[in-house]
Amino acid sequence: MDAYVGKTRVRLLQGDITRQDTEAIVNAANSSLMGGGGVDGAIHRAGGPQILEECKEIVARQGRLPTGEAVLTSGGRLAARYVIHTVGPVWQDGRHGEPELLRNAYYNSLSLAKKHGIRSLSFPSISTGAYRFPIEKAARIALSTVCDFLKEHAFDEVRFVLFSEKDLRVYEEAWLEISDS
Ligand code: AR6
Repeated sequence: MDAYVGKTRVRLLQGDITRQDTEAIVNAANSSLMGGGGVDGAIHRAGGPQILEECKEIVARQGRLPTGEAVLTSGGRLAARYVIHTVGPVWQDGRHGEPELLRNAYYNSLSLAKKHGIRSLSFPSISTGAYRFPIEKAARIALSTVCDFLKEHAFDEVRFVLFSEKDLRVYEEAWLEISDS
């Protein structure tokens, strides 16, 4: 899927986020910023030790990263120049502020990218793996938050990189729902 929101190209595609050539990629991290499994593990493996070094400095300076917040490191050996690390919520039952916290994770990642003059970025599907956020709900939140932001601030491109074909289909359906409303 390929569309425009204002001047920003928005793309939904199946792939590996560590291989994206956007200026920044977003990491679905945890509050420790010390790496983990899933997309977080893949980014640290592909980007090398430089990313973890910078994460340690951030934690030494400001402590653990609260859910919904975002910080920036270099991309190490990745094609992307920067990694934006954000922490999505762990899904409990939807009544513990999970939707709002997921919205914050996307919004604060976009704001940080803008602040650093980044022109293109790739998102994974934050919170829908180990953190068990239902992907249909998460996709609607992700896409609507990004669309709302893009109405106010333009990038060259924002990409959503979904790991499986099934996840890509869920995001494509959510995109159609959002564009209709
Ligand atoms: N490229 C794109 N998407 C990927 C990749 C990849 N290389 N690898 C996995 N995914 P998860 P979360 C997808 O669990 O739910 C970590 O241990 C994956 O299929 O990575 O936010 C952190 O350290 C899923 O659709 O992130 C935290 O402790 C999506 O990325 C915790 O997991 C998110 O799954 C965060 O959990």
